Amino acid sequence: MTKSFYITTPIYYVNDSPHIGHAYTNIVTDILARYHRISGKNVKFLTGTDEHGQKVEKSAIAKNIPAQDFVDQVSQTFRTLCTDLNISNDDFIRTTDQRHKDAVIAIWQKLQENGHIYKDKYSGWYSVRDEAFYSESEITEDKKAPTGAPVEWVEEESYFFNLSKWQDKLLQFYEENPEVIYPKSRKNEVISFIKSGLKDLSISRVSLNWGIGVPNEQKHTIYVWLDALTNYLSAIHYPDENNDDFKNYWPEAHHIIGKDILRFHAVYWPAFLMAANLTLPKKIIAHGWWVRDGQKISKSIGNIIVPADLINEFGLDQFRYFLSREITFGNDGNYSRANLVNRVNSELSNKIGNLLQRSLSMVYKNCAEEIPQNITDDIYEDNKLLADALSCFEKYSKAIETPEFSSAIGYVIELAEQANIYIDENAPWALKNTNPEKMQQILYVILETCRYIGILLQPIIPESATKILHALSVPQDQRLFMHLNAKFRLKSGTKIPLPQAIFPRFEGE
Ligand code: ME8
Repeated sequence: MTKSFYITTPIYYVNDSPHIGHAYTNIVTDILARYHRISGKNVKFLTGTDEHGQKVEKSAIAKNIPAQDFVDQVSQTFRTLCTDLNISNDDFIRTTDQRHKDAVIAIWQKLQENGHIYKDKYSGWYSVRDEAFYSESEITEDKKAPTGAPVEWVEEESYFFNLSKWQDKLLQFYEENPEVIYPKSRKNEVISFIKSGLKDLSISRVSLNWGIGVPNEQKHTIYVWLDALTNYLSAIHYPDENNDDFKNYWPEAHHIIGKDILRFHAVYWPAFLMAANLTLPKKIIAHGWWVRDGQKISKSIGNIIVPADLINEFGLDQFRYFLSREITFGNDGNYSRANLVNRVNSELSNKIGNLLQRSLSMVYKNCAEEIPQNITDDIYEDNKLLADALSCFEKYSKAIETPEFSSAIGYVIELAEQANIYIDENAPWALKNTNPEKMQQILYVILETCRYIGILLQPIIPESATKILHALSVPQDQRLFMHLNAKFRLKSGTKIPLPQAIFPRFEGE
């Protein structure tokens, strides 16, 4: 049976337009989704928008637009971002969708039925920017949240979730499943937060109208995070636990998030799920922030970088490549235009583009516009470059699955470097008249290595990888990872199209 894989991005607040941070989350999630599809899995990739809560309500009021019209408009910009980035999501959920509202009501009722909700009074600090409650000990002297967001004092009737009861169960879960949170440093953070003592969580507000109402309670609106987190279930038909999507995907859930929302995903969410008798996510993967001059790039701070501008200037795949290659996953990345130009030129243009251009042009000119002839079945034997190509997948897949995108890409770049060295050392151009068969073999080995490079780059730079595979005339149905071996090697005599440059160089600053 085909294995299933379920992967999600956070659903983005529609308080303003998308920026490079959202683009980054979408791109790394897309890389994983594409990687698992090319591995032969049945993938569901979900993204969407988080449209309720005070923060969104305030933005709509500030713009003087009815909340529903406002969220319709901004949600569309996040959909457009997906298209602009060539994101392969299978679904786009909005918390204003009826299917989502039904699921939120269902989970609320389940928590209530199971005895985990009670009514009391909340008095404490709340940050609208973070849509989060903070305890007294977390508030800084100048009355800010640890994130720097302003807080306000709230005192009102509220429903509570008995989070404190789940402390030991959460610790036990992470002890028994140490691989769930990645990177490990984030796991340690979560564990110490849980150990510091969990308080029951306020999960309804009377001072909020823009949201999903508490069942049979006119006054109360469900806390935006309980609402939002449930999106991961609503898209797979919860509460219908017999639905095939639910049965196949829920046990394989992988949540990709930014480190800013770890507490919600690694503490509140698993507690809600346990309380609703549901299994817990398989992985919670937290990436770092893109920063500018040391500050998080954010709508609220106002130092955003618009993805469309960079895509227009450098090209989509160049942008995807830079974001996924530039930083060690989990760490923060400092956005710099000079680094973008440098990455694109030194790796995509100089290493891969150059390798393709020189080898394909030689083949086109000297081998009758076709994959070289005179290749025997033992071509892989004793060939160091092809051995490198063959062994690349194992390292690459281990890195991507970790996930460590930069090193996965690094292995492909190393392979291209080896191929460039192989051309230089074997100088096929010098053999044209003296030993044409040898020239054909050398060129064949290079093109065959490029086939690996093209297949491996598909999740990262899908359009350009398709161009590479097209340039090599690799059949459409032989582009999966299972085709990375000698059995599916390039077929001699296959016509190739006139080579075109794939990665232009950019001028530095
Ligand atoms: O938190 N660098 O939505 P949000 C990297 N609605 N990633 C960044 C970033 C940056 N500078 N800024 C934002 C929410 N992100 C909730 C989520 S999920 C059930 C609800 C990315 O619009 C990062 O993935 O504030 C972060 O977690 C997400 O955008 C938060 O987006």
